[in-house]
Amino acid sequence: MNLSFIQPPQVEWASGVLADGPLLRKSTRIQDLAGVFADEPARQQLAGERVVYDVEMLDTSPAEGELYTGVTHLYPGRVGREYFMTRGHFHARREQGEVYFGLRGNGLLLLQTEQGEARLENIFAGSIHIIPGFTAHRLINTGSDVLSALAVWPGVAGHDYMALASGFKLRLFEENQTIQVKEVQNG
Ligand code: PAN
Ligand code: ZN
Repeated sequence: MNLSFIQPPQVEWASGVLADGPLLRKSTRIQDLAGVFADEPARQQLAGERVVYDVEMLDTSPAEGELYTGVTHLYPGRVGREYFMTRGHFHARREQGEVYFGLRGNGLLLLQTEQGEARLENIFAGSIHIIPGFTAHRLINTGSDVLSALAVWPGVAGHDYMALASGFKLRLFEENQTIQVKEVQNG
């Protein structure tokens, strides 16, 4: 039999660069993140075009039972003293979970339940993060390199950005070269 072997898409583990697949790309910039950081005047002083994070994902089926695969590249930087972070979300289908794999850089994965309980996991090359259903998630880059993480999530999960539009319970700031966690009362 003369079967040909299918060439699958690839991820370069060290950089998180995806190749050989139909890809979708989205850049999120300072101008897209109004109200996300604690210091809104500081955000307005930064160049609106500056990219905070890029997401690259395989353009695969969103049908029930199928999985999406994507890489987030979260750049180092701060708005005021607050570290660059993703917008963060619950899944629209709350019961749907996700797995994140740290590829490069250093940072934190902020998780928050619907009851408002928040926790932080260290993320680094090789770390594995099981995000259960009913749990909002946000990446925070506390390092000086790009933080890249691979994610796999159900095509039906969807994103609900509104539920935590007023913010998560914890915020991460740089103070005197150390990472400070602050609890927000209305988060
Ligand atoms: C990730 C995120 C990605 C960008 O692919 O969508 O890190 O973060 P925001 O969607 O919060 O802007 C994921 O969690 N997908 O479900
Ligand atoms: Zn998600």
